[in-house]
Order: sequence, then structure tokens, then C-alpha cells
Amino acid sequence: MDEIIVIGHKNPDTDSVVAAKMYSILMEKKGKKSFPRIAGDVNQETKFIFSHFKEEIPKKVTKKEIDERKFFLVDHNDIEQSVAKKESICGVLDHHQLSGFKTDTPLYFRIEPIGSTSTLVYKIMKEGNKTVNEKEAGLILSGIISDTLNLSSPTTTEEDIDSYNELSEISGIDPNKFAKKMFDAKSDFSGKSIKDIIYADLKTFEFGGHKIGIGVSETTSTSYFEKNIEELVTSLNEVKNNEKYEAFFFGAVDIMNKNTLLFPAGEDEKNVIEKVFQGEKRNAYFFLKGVSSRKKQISPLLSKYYEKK
Ligand SMILES: [Mn+2]
Repeated sequence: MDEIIVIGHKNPDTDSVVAAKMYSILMEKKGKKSFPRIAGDVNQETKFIFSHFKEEIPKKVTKKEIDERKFFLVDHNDIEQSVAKKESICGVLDHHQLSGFKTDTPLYFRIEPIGSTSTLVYKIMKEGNKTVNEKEAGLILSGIISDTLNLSSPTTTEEDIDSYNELSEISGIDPNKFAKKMFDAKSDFSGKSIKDIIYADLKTFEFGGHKIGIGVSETTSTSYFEKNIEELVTSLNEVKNNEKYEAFFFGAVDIMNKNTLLFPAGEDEKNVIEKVFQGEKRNAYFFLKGVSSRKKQISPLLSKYYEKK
């Protein structure tokens, strides 16, 4: 039972799935036994990528595995966003804000303020003089494209850009063309309810003892949300109640123009947005110009507000 499970956060995105798969491959290359798992259903973009590279999507973690295995976390360090039990965590590799992670024993813990965990996995591979093949390069590149919105997110660093260029070359992929296909796949809402869309990239935070939900949907077509405002508002309320959030916010992120329509789930959230963001109030949402990153532009402001509350 010494095989370690490498896993990303709940409501997995492409970066968390790719990083889990590739970090597990890296562990194997280093002679450590491990295998990747996912913590929930993958989105359309991740499905597109894995089918493009004819790679198997990691399987969903089982309850038995959660009870018995050791876990190495990628792309998250917040226990709220993890399926792993605290005492079973043996390592963390991430690029998110620290969230008060405490352990009884020492563990591998590496966090860097870069655009994607995939970049970090690639960096560690290079540090260990491990090479990647075409397919592996393509997968890591996809993780970088997804998290940095093809290098246009304010989270993007020089290291992401350098890795992106190297990996484009190794994989033989034209990253701009590929990014377009990924974003089209991500914006395909066919067969999905608004609630599915809200849950697809939902994160739970604990800011100063307040349980806060922030969901986002990165899309090339925010008009979908404007057209379905009534249903969206109803669904936001349902999700808020189901998840027992004190406050719940949902951002429809326009990945082409780098703006966010931030929807409050209720009156309280509306007041918070008015206090915290420089947004233009429209209909049921606030238009946040130049905002495209939950990690860098949305959650820090809400965290600061609720920590003081
Ligand atoms: Mn990430």
C-alpha cells in the first residue's frame, strides 16, 4: 500500500488533471510508485485535450482509496478543496495562496507564484534532468494554456512563457490554434444545466471563519449567462443553500476580452461587491473590466473583506 495517489482539487480543471497525471509520471521516472486520480468529473476542455492526445483521463478516486491511501496534492493546498484526509497528505505542489495548512509531521511542500501547476511540474522535471516526449509535452502545454488563458491571464509569469515556448516546440503543437479549440470546448454548454455549469468550477473558501463559495465559468460567450439570468439567479440560490455558504459569488469570465460578469447570489453579496470591487452595476451582475482571474483578482479581495468581518 505504498503507492501514492497524486490528485488535484474537487471540480477539477485541466491544470489539476494534467498536473496530477504528469507528476505521477515524474514520480515513476524517479522510481517512486504512484498513480493519478481525479476528485470529480472533468470539464469539456479536459475531455477534448485527453481525447486529442489519445490519453486516458485518470479515474475518479474511490472512497476506499480515500480511506487507505497516501495523497500527494497538486494544484491546491486548501483542505476545503480536497477529497484527501488531512492526515493522509504526504506532499503538496501548488500555485495558490496559502490557506493555513497545518500538519503534525514534515512533508514535501512546494508553492510558487506562477501561472499553472503544470509549469511547476515541468520545472521540477527539468531540475531532475527528466525529459518529456511529444505527448507529455502536449499535455503539460495544455495545462499552461488553460490556466494562463493562453498566456493572457495576469497570473502569467516569464517561467510560464518560457515553458510554453519549449513545450510547443517539443510537442509540435501550434499553441494559438490549440488554445482556440480548447476554449471552444470549454464554452460548449450543450447538454448542461446552469447548475452543472456553476458546479463545474466551484471552489469553497474559508475566509476568517466564513464559508464562502466562488464559482467561475471561463467562456468565449458570456452572453449565454445574460440570456439566462433568471435561471442563473435561482440556481445560485440553490447552490448557496445546498453548500451552506454564508456568501456565494459566481463569475462569468469572458476569456477573449478579459472581463468578468460577477453575479451575487443575494442582497448581502451584492453589497459586498459594491464595497470591494470597482464594478459597473448592470442588471443582476457587476461588470468587472480587466478581471479574469479568480486566484489573483477576485478571491484576494473577498478574502481580505471577510477576514476583517
Ligand atoms: Mn492551476
